[in-house]
Amino acid sequence: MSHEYEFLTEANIASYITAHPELQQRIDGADLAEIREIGDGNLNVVFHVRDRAGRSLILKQSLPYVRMTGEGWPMTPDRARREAESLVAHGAILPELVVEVIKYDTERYILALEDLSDHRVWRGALNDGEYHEGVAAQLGRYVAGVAVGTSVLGSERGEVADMAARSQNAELCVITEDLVFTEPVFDIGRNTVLPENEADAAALAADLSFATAMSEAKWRFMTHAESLIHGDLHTGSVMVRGSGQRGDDADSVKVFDSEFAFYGPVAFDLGALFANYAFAAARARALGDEQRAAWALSLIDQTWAGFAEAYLAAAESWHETRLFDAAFARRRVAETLREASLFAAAKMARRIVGAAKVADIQTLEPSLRAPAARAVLTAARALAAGWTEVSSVSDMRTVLDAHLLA
Ligand code: SR1
Ligand code: MG
Repeated sequence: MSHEYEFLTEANIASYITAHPELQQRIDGADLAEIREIGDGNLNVVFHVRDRAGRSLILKQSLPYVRMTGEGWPMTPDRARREAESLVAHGAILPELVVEVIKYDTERYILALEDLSDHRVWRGALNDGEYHEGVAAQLGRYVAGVAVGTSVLGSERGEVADMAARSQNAELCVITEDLVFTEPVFDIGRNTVLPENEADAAALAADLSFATAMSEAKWRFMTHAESLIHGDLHTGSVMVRGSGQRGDDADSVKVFDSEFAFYGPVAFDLGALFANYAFAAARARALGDEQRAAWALSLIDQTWAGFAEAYLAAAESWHETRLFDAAFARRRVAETLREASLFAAAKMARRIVGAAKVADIQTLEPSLRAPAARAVLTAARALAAGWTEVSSVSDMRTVLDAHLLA
């Protein structure tokens, strides 16, 4: 099939770089040493490019379809612009926590990014048993910074309206609406589980209280245009650097891959992180490491504390402190925690039964995977059943600990 723009290939990357001065300044396209396709996500192609002087960058291109499935699932390549613009907006607020955008090519949907190959993807590090302490708290601070800085709490009313208009991202939101909220309950043929988990998936789909919770989650996702959220903040959207040894803080944390960004509920990003900590805990438990499972779940407390502290601190001096006063900020924090529990439940279930899964669980051998998947599903159902009652992070931990720790 022919497409309206040229795809990046190993053969044309050198000339692409030399033709763009912003890129040629960062790396010599005429003297390249290595080009590697490193994309491991569901949507795009990603090249790591290095020249003979050792300088490097990343070129990420959106295809007009979903890479995971191929051309049968068309998808707007303009998602790369959402990613570029959201990375720039988030980077203006928290430059130390967001990957640098070098250039965005609107014609070929190519994003040039700083090379973070001295970092590793956090999911991979977690799956290898590494620690990188402090990352979870930094991510809480990131979510709070974005929550305030891109909303009417931290920016001019008119700027927020313009940004919200530019950040409409319906096609990618529909992916989330379908895969995260609807399909775990109403399978349209994309769900898969191990035979040992078929009864668990059926019980999830038959759970009326889970379906009710998902209706609330989907409604909030579609209508609560609070801030320019990341939209897909799982542990595969975070790079970390450091020894990874227990007790050693990561020395760098960078968020990337925000093509799902749109004006949505702040709690969605927190729920995504919480769900991914639950996967890390389920994996550790399946591998017999109870201590690590408890550590993985403690990341929930750390992200939450990082978020709440930064959010309440920002409330002291944000734009409007008359009605949006300290009591208002505390109410927002309380509601955000409840909603984060709800979204975490959705995210946990979708990665077990739905179309796009996570390596934390998938790389377990089937005899370990089935009970781990079952534990995540029962935890998701319990969280969904009680999300309206969550009034502290320990309420949420009580539910998760009961299902994911021995
Ligand atoms: C078709 S895209 C599948 C999933 O990959 C992304 O990471 C999002 O989570 C999306 O739901
Ligand atoms: Mg992604």
